[in-house]
Amino acid sequence: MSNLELLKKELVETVRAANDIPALEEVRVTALGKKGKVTSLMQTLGCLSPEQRKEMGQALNKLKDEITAEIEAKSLLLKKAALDERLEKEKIDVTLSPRPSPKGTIHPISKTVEELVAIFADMGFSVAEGPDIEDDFHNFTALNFPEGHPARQMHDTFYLPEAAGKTRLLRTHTSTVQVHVMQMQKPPIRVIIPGRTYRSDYDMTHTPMFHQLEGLVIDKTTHMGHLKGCLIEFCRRFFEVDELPTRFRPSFFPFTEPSAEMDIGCSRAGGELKIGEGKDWLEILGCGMVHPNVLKNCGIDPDEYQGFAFGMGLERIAMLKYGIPDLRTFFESDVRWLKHYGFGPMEGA
Ligand code: 2U9
Repeated sequence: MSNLELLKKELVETVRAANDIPALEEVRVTALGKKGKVTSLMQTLGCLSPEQRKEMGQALNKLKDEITAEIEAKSLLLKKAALDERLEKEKIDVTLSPRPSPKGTIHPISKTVEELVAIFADMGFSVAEGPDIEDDFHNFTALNFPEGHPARQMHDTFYLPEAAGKTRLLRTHTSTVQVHVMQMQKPPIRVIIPGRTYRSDYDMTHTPMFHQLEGLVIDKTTHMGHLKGCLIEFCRRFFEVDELPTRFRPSFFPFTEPSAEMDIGCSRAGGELKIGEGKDWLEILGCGMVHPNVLKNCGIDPDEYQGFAFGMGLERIAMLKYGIPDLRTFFESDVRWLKHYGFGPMEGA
C-alpha cells in the first residue's frame, strides 16, 4: 500500500470514528486545515520534478476531495442523529385526550367582559384599569359632584379609615379610571374600563359589589353623532340583532352635559322578554358629552377638546343577554348555578 493510500485509510478511519460535530471538525483541521496532513503534503509539491508534481498533485487533489466527501457525509449523519435525539427528547404526545369533563366554567361576568372587550377593540378602544380604593377627588370632585351635593349621598359610598389625612373609599363607579387616564394621557383618548364597583345597598336589584363597563372618547371634534353611532353599533353586536331598534332619552349625570339614557326595542308579550322585537323599550346604558368642568378638572382644555362617555351595569346586560333572572345569584358561588349559566372555555370563541 502506498503512503497516500495509508494516509487515506487513516483519515477515513478517524472521520468515521468522530462521534460528534466538534470531534469531526477537529479531524477536518488535522487533515485539511492550514497545517493539516494533506495541506502539508501539497506544500512539498514544489520540490518535485514536473512529471512527479503533476502525478502527485492529482493524487493529492483526489485525496482531498475524497476526505472532504467523507467529512460531509459524516457531518450529515451526525446532524441527523442529533436532531433525532432532540425530537425524541422533546416529544409531545398530541394524542393525549383532554380531561373528560372539566369541572370549572367561565362566570357570565367574565364572559360578558370578554365579549365587550372584543366588540370595543374592533372599534379602536383599548382597555384601562385602576385601583378599587380611591380618594374623594377621583370618585367625586373631578367628576363635577359639588361638595355636599345630594348626588354624593345617592352613591351609598363605603368609606374606609382615612390615610395620611385623606379620605379613602371604595370606588362607586369605574369613572375614577377615566379621571386617571385623562390626567396621564393627552387626547385623542379611546378607552373602556370594565371593573368592580361598590355601593352600600342590598335588595332584589342591588348588590354591594357589582360590575360596570364605562367608556370614554376624547378628541377635537368628537360629537353626539359619534356617541350614537358607537353605542348603536355596540348594542347591535352585543345582542346580535342587526336591525335592533334604539332610542336616546334625555337624562342627567353631574359628569356629562347633555346626558342621555339609551333604550333598545323589545317585547314582553306573555311575560317573556325578547330583545329586538315588539313595541316595548328596555334601558341599557347611560351616556353623554363629557362636562367641560370634568375636562378642566382632569387637565384637558375644554376649548380644544370634547368627547363622550358611557356607562353600563354588567350584571344587568348579562342577565338580559343570557336570561339570568336574579342578580344576587351572580355572587353566591353556587356550583349548580355556575354549571347552568357558566361557559365552557371554547364556547363562542
Ligand atoms: C368621566 C366622564 C364621564 C360615564 C357615564 C353613565 C353615563 C351611566 C350608569 C349606568 C348603569 C352606571 O352601572 S350604572 O348604574 N352610568 O349612566 N356613566 S355617562 O361618564 C363619565 C365617566 C368618566 C371622566
